[in-house]
Amino acid sequence: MEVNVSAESFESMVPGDFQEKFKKNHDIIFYRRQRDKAVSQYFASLETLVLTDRGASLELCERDSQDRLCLQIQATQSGTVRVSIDELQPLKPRYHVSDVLVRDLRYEPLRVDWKREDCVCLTWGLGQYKLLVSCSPFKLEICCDGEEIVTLNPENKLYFETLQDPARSSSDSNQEDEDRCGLWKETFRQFEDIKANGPSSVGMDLRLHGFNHTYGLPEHADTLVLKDTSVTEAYRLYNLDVFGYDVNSRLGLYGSVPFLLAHKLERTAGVFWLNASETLVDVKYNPEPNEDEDEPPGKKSKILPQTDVRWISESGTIDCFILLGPTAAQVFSQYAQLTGYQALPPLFSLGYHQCRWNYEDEADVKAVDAGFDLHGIPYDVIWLDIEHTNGKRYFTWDSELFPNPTELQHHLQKKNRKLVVISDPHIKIDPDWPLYCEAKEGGHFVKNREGAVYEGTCWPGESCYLDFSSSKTRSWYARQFSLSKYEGSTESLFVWNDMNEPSVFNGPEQTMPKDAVHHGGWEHRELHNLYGFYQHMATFDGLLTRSGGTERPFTLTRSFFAGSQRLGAIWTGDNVATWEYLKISIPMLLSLSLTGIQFCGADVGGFVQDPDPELLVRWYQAGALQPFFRGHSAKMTKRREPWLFGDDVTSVIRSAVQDRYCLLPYWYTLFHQAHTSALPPIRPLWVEFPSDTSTFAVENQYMIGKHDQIC
Ligand code: NBV
Repeated sequence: MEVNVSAESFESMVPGDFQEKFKKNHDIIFYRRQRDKAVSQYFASLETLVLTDRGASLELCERDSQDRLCLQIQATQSGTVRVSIDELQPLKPRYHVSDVLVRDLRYEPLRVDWKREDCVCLTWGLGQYKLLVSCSPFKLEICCDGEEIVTLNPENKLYFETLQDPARSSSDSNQEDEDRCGLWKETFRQFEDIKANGPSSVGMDLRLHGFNHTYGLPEHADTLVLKDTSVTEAYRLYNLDVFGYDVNSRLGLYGSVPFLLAHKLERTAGVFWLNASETLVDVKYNPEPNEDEDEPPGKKSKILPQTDVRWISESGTIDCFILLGPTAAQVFSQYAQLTGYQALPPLFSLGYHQCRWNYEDEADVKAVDAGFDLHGIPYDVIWLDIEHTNGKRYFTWDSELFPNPTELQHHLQKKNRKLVVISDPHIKIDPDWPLYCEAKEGGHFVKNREGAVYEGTCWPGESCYLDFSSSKTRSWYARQFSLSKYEGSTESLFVWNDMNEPSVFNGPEQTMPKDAVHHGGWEHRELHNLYGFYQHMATFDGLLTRSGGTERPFTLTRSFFAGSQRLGAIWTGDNVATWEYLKISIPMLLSLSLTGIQFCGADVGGFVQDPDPELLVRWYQAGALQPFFRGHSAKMTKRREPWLFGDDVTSVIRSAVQDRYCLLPYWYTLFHQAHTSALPPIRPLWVEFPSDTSTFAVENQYMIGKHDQIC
């Protein structure tokens, strides 16, 4: 397939012009397989119960298939229960996500509170929490002080495709039928996906008792309160490059955090589903306190509202954390104890950032920089996009346009200003480029299913993709940022990772084929949602090491996963210069903030298309009150530095940016709190007013810090 990868080819692209490129729910075969399956019949065998000082384990068995699973239950002192399910004796090990959880968590010993033939009640700590294991059908209920909070597997939808021997599986049944069901091979548009391990999907349902509002699960351009998906598409968590994405959509965007929060009067809880493969989440509210039809009149008992959440992942294992709160602040802290706290941003990065695809050359950068001084608008950072490189070879400079990058950085640094440059994960195939050769010789590229280096198309044309899932490759990449290796870089240069879903112009859904192969032989499908997280990690380490571990790095990434907050900032990608994108930026950033990704922002002004002056002004006013504050615009748009629209516009933008700088100490304090206690700098109203039900669905107002915090 021929692909035109010039920036100009994007000029004709219409936002939302991608309906055909990306999958809808009905195209996702493992999801359909699970949705269509009648309930399963797992039972727990109490004879296998083993208690250790780190928790409990026991076996589950499916009545029909006789598949046997190993269930592990663990609890932390801070109020988190971990439920993990894997095959008891898998044909080969299944993928377990590493590097996301911060460290070995400390678990409490569990005790048997009481036991019956079909049921055992476990407890821990002071005995406030109880966990009831019912055997047949298998169910787990978590209670606090006698109140039921969460039930796992309430409707017997636990689903676990155990690995099969391909040889046995094809002789046992009709090969064609299997292919048709997408078990071993699947085709979407012209793309074939060969599944080396065959069907390996997992899924589980949970019931949140008394809860009527759920939040989180970024990244989607959608409402703050999660929608009931029995009438719409499920929330898809699959990192994708979606230029000019649709608003009000549950389709996957650039990053994924499989963390959902639920709130009701008196309690906030969370569910974290640690799985990095493609995941879909269905949410079903049962809001009305109905009369129980089966009870005789006069004796009718109330049924509490409840929310059912069903998680479905393409592969890996079930590793599910229930965060019991009871306050929102405790849920944030419980989550941070699992995946880490927000990195404390360097102070300059909380100021205003000026970006454009592209600032043409050194003279252009200096003119824009001078423009800010001339117009009395404070700013801290100017950015360079892909055109600053020599032919999209990252870590290089276009020698015509940027002949003196070091001098340029010194020029900015004299005023304490910084330069950020882009570094994408694809590497141009160019045997004359030492960096490409070194990466190839070092075995740092992702392979295809045949074992050769995988090649895909991106900005530089034919490219290879670094395998950031390998710690060796991450260290190699991190070293490229050292001042001695990265020619033309200085300590005042910082880094921006784009296209790291990863974006592959000629790949299925514009990303890497799921059957590509990573270090350790793992298929890309297992860890797709971690690709950007790992690149971000290597970039962060590179900048940290560059300073001998003394300076906090600033890094921005487009793709992310749970835990990315430890590494820097994220932004919401290619939004459009219309009012609806300005509006949706608020619930998008609040959802990210609730799920730990607290240094987040949306391109001010809208990346695609030209904002009219009123929209631009309003966007500056909104952006000044959002955590990461950067103006950015696409190559095909008109220039829009703040002084290009007449004095009135300049002056309102100046005020908005000045207000940001007046509040800078406050933002810095809030980020210190985020870094130490996990409270998000921006918060939905319900976080601050948890007993005021009228705030639970508000998404057009939010709090910066606490309601009674004086700045
Ligand atoms: O590198 C060019 C752009 C960048 O400006 C933008 O911020 C990213 O989201 N990049 C996407 C690739 C091209 C998009 C059409």
